Amino acid sequence: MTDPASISNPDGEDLLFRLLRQLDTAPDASQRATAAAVGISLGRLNTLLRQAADSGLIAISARPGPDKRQRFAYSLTTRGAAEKVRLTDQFLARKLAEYNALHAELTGSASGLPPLKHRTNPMQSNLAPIPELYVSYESAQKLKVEAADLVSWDLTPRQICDLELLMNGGFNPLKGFLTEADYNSVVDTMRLTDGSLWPMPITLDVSEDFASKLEAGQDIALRDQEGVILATMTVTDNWVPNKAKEAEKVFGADDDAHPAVNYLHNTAGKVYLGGPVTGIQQPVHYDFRARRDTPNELRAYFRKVGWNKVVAFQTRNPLHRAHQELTFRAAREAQANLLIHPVVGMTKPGDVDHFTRVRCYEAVLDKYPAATTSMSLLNLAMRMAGPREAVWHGLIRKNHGCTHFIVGRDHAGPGKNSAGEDFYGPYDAQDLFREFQGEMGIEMVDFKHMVYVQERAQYEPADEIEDKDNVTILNISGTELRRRLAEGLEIPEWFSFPEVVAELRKTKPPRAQQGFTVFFTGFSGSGKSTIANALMVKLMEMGGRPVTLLDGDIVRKNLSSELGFSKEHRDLNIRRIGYVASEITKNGGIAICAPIAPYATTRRAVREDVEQFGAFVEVHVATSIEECERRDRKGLYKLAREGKIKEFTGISDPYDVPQNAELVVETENVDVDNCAHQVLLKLESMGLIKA
Ligand code: PPS
Repeated sequence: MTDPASISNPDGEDLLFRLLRQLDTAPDASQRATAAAVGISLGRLNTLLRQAADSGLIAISARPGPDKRQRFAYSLTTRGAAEKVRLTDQFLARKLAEYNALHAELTGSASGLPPLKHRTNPMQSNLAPIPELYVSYESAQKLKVEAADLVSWDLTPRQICDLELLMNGGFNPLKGFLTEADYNSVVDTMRLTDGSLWPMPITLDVSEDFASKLEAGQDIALRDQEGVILATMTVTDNWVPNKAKEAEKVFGADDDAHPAVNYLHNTAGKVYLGGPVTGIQQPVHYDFRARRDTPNELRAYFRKVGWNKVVAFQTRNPLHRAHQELTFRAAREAQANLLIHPVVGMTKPGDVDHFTRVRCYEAVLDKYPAATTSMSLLNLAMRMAGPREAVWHGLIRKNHGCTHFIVGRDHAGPGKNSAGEDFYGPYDAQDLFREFQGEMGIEMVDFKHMVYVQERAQYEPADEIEDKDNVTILNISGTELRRRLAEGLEIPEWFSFPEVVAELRKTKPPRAQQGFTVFFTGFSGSGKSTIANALMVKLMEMGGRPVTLLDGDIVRKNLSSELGFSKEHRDLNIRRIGYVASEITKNGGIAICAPIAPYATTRRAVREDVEQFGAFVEVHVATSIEECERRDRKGLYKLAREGKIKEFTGISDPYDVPQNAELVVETENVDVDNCAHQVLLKLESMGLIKA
């Protein structure tokens, strides 16, 4: 194998860059044409081709046909494509340095680029193209075929978001998922090993099983959830991270109440893989396609409309009047155009879904001056990491061509920790951003909390109101807004726009019109099915919503007919019931479930599935095991005692008594009708049915 050093000296790298670029863009050209394009002799070209092939950067294959001068075909390998991306980057960096030096010479400024505020050159660095990790269309087609032989990793939804921003330059300067050394450096110091500022670990987490099958330096294919290839990656690093340390350093506490820490411990794989990525194609989005832009598309747009200064507004919430005022003020303060840049990848669990939000944004967009405001959707997976996240968001917006970034109160805050306290101080994010903005190349426009001053009928930053004791200050918190929506209460005009409220009400009708799930749990023979049946009939009598009963016995005859009673099978059975119930709830119906559901963790998982779409009402039918055994309606307890039925709940298999059920019903001295009525009263008190 050729020593790569022979082509990796600066001149050699330059030549290699030109060769790879040429083979990538004109793979079918004759050798003579390739040599001419690269600017070298035929002999030199042949040597170079051989060296590149020996280094695994290009593949040489025989080409059929009469022309002897075109006996061989040359194509970039996965590694060659990655090398081309790296060298392109290097080339661009050198050109930018040359440009800076020239600019300095012409303007007499010794320090390269002048400060951001005074820069008026039409090709400002925020408007120049940014490096991407994609290969050309032709190479992508070849790589797709080659990748059929590679081991594949099916990306999780979060990894797809990360990969998209890696490939399109949104995460520039990253060239792939972090290596172990970069990961440790980012966790400890918020910097890559080369010193560049980067606050967030972007890692490819995988299962131990998958990681154990890989060798160092192996190329793998990265595919979306339908199996479409998006990229290849050369796995240079494969390690088990210290997740507790990552949680402490990056998110401020190893506390599962933080959504990203919860994800880290309970969803992410145990092993991280690192290495350079070669982009083949963007993930496909079928929703709001015209509203999505890559960093280079936004930069090109800003160039076209002549926007030299752009202030970005990051959001994961619908826009209300306070946000509008804040963005107007920010644009005025920075004397910049405004980019509303909402996140539509993954936000905080429980947030308003992005479909609803985008309809809300579109509804208010015409309240902004069209000539100076634009909106684009960002497929980012947020981590809710407060201060670090603000710096990360700033770098991402710089990559998207923005010069200013709005950081408000509690930027990307994750809510309360398990002790009920805020994870970060309200202005920690602003403080950290301020510390680094000099080297970030994007300026912060900071805002304090905006509140409504009734007497002046306008929004003002809370800390700027000098006469606060003599005026009426109004504010509606997120929790209060959710309560008003859930109960169908008035949302005042001073708070939001009627169009936005109408959209929110469509998605979140009052609770009495939403779907919900009633989940009975208890021993076999406790009376679950009987009460569930009575409840179903009463709800059908009331009308308004379709009702479905998922009784334990019935489910086992249909949906779960192949399952037994091992822990694994019981979990599968309950998760299936949970899935069906969550679909019913999502579509506005009422699901009544009545399985034994003996394990607390599985019940919690079902609760989480359902609560994405509506209320989950857990009812513990607390008939004692002694009473169930005394009743023994099906004769199963007798068989269980005789050992003829194994793993029988309450006899030879455990039952975790619910600790936080919405309702506990006793059946021993109460009739069925009364039990069902207790459930109805509970539903009424939760606002799920009208009195
Ligand atoms: S589970 O644990 O939730 O999956 O059980 P479930 O699907 O609700 O059980 C349905 C009925 O199966 C009968 N049965 C058993 N129950 C418990 N343990 C064992 N080993 C077992 N074998 C059969 C039992 O009668 C359940 O019906 P219900 O309606 O609860 O009496």
